[in-house]
Amino acid sequence: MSSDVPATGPVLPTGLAAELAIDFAADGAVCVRGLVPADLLDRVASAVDRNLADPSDLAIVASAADDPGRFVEDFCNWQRFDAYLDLARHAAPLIGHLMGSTGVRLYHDHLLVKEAGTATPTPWHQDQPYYDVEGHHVVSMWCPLDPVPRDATLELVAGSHLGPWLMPRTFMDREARWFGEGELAEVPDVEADRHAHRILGWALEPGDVVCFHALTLHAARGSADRRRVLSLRFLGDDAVRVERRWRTSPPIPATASFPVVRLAG
Ligand SMILES: O=C(O)CCC(=O)C(=O)O
Repeated sequence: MSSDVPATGPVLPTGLAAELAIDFAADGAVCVRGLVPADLLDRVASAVDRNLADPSDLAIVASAADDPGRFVEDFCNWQRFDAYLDLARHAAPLIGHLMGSTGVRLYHDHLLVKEAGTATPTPWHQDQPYYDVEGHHVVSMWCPLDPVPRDATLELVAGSHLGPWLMPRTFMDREARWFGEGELAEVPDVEADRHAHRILGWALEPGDVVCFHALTLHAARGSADRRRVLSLRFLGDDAVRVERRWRTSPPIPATASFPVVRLAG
């Protein structure tokens, strides 16, 4: 299904917009406070709960059976839940601005829910090596629906979006299912020497978001409290889909087309 929808989100005040663009270019990640209004957030939260009750065929449990909580992921549900697309329309002016792109397409949505007590961390990784996309204009918006304390938030290595591409592996078994062994450098062991990296991370309230480049190295710990997050993935002008020899994560048919969000002006 193809669609072309207008953006609804705010045009940022000039000073803030300039500051965010500078930080994003340097660090590959920024936190934007209070971006999503409460009514839209409520609609997204209700859609997420319906999504969890009725997962798609792509849904996975990313925690082991002995985890005291549960880490659940699902992908590509924007055609089932209008609120996901509405969140993308709201985010589009910000995302276009950060990417420096006049075009913004919603590539996919990725649901990441850690139930209370989940011990499983999300390992350090970049997103783009799992995709079928080349180009620089590939950006995510991580939108939590519950308060997230600093110790359970998304963490990002500042500047890692400048490259290189690093080896994608399955989160639980560390298998190389995408690029072959040795084709890309391994992700560094960030936890072994956190002081060697400039690690960004923000305690967040619902409405706050973190935007990050698809090559920015990122991770998250487990979560004592329930932590529902919808991460939206966007493509800009210079992003092109390429054919891969493997099943990408998520697997999106080559013939799929994505909602184009029309920016004002
Ligand atoms: O929410 C998490 O645990 C990790 C998020 C993530 O990896 C992503 O949004 O790409």
